[in-house]
Amino acid sequence: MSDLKSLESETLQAISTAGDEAALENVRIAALGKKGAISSLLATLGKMSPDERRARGAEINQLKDQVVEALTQRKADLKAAALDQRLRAETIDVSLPAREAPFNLGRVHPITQVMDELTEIFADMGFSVAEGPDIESDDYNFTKLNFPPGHPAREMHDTFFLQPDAAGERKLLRTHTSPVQVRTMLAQKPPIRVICPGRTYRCDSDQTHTPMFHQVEGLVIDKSAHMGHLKWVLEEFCKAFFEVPSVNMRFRPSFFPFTEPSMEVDIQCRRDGHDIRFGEGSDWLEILGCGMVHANVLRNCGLDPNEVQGFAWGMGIDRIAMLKYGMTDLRPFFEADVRWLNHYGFRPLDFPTLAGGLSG
Ligand code: 2U9
Repeated sequence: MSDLKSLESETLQAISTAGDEAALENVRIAALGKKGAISSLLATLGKMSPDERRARGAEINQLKDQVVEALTQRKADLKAAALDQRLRAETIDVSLPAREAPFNLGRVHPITQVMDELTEIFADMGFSVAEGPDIESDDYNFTKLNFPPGHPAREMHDTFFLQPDAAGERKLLRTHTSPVQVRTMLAQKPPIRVICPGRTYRCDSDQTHTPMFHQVEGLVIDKSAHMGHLKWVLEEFCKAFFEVPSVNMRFRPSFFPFTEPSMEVDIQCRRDGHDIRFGEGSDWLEILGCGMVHANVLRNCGLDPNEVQGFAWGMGIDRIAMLKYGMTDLRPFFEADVRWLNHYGFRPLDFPTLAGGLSG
């Protein structure tokens, strides 16, 4: 057998018997590496006469191509075999119960739980969720929302202002999530249906107020969105959120710069010590504010009040969480006390769903 023929059969034999990718790589190096057998043969071509080089070169290169092809094929076969073996070995039983620890030791904070619950309820009604920055401009937080220049909410003692920036602009911590709706109206064309949950900030601190709290606001803008729709949305929300078949709600006239007319909404309940039942009883509890979006606000956000109209509402998440889950003090919400969290928190994999139950 010629030297090339025996090299060919030895190399192809070694390739076909290489048991894994590492063994195959050793075969490749022995044949095609810098000092490999085929590379060494190719290096001898330089010293040959042109005729001899042409004939011998063609033979060696043919051998090289054959070896490269065999290596590629074997590599693919080994990869497929390794994957096949892994898939056979790695069977999982998806019907096994989830392991208890360690994730199950953690608890979902009631505020996160309530945010998930209300997102689920409003998503079912066709609302999407919009978010925005906590640090806002005076324009988006107040001016576009029709707050007149001397309005008390603009005062230093109600709002956290940041130091003016290089351009002299005085940013602030948003006092409500309404700037998110402003941003939504500036960015999207009606029809708009959004809820905006998030953190809000006011200089206020006592047993029922914390400087940082949570709100969810909602906005609907359409050609003919009206108060009947607003009442329906809020009623459906209250029934679903408090998990009762019916609710009675009372709409009282109120005033907000950004809505006209404006209303505060009470829900009928029975209070029994710390226990509250909704949909019955003779007590009334204020839970939210709402109204038709003021024409000035529509105009300030690039919409024509002769073309579109809408309604909005806002409520405190911390407050509705306390009402639903029977907490009497707001301060532990922000104390990160594991004992409180173990008591009031929710299991991490019990996601609230309308079909499966909101609160487990
Ligand atoms: C736009 C237009 C209108 C949002 C609204 C309320 C009424 C309201 C309070 C409830 C308790 C805040 O947490 S709270 O103190 N909110 O009563 N919020 S209507 O109206 C908007 C928002 C944005 C562009």
